[in-house]
Amino acid sequence: MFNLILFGPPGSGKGTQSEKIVEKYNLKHLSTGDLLRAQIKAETPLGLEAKSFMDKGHLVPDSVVIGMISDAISDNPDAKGFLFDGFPRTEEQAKALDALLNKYDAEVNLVLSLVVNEDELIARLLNRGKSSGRSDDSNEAVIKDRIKEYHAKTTSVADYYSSFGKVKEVKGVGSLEDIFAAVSNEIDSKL
Ligand code: B4P
Repeated sequence: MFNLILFGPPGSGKGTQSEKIVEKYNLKHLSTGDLLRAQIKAETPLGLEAKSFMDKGHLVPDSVVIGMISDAISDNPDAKGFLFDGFPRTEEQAKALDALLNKYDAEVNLVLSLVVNEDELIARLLNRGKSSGRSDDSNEAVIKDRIKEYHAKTTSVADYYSSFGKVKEVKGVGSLEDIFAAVSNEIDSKL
């Protein structure tokens, strides 16, 4: 099993590059953002709880997202590997993921960290907000709160995996194709 984490701040291109990666490498795509938005759309109790955090640009509680990922992994027993997109976002989530994969004799094989400057992140998300209908993309103050949350709670995830030598940085500014070529090179070197 090959398990990849696509890591980076909001708007760094995780969702965008994930689509290309799962197609080329036949991994099961697990995006906690997409899973949460599906719950919101279905108006489930979990979705209603998550929405109150997401609308403010805050992270959803660890227990909620860890439970969702645990279910998604066990629902896909035949997957040849997973691409985790937007998860883990806290050190607690990272440790929970390691424990979950351990049950399947598997581990996180690579963490690819997309590097993008803050002005570019804000511009991209505001631009997406014009058409995405996502309330967390249309307000600059909320976008800045998301970036603040990233620095406060999520960058430690990269430090955690760096201590195991699993993190590779990829420049996330440029054409989608050039970024995907750099991402593919890193994946190929681990396969
Ligand atoms: P996510 O759905 O993960 O949202 P994101 O970080 O904004 O998305 P992403 O980074 O994938 O977007 P992309 O750059 O591809 O999370 C949303 C919210 O859900 C979080 O704020 C949080 O509240 C909650 N949540 C999710 N996971 C959680 C967890 N594990 N724990 C707790 N809470 C969690 O796209 C951005 C834009 O950039 C697009 O318009 C795209 O077209 C553009 N773009 C991409 N690459 C580009 C390039 N190279 N050049 C120009 N534009 C580019």
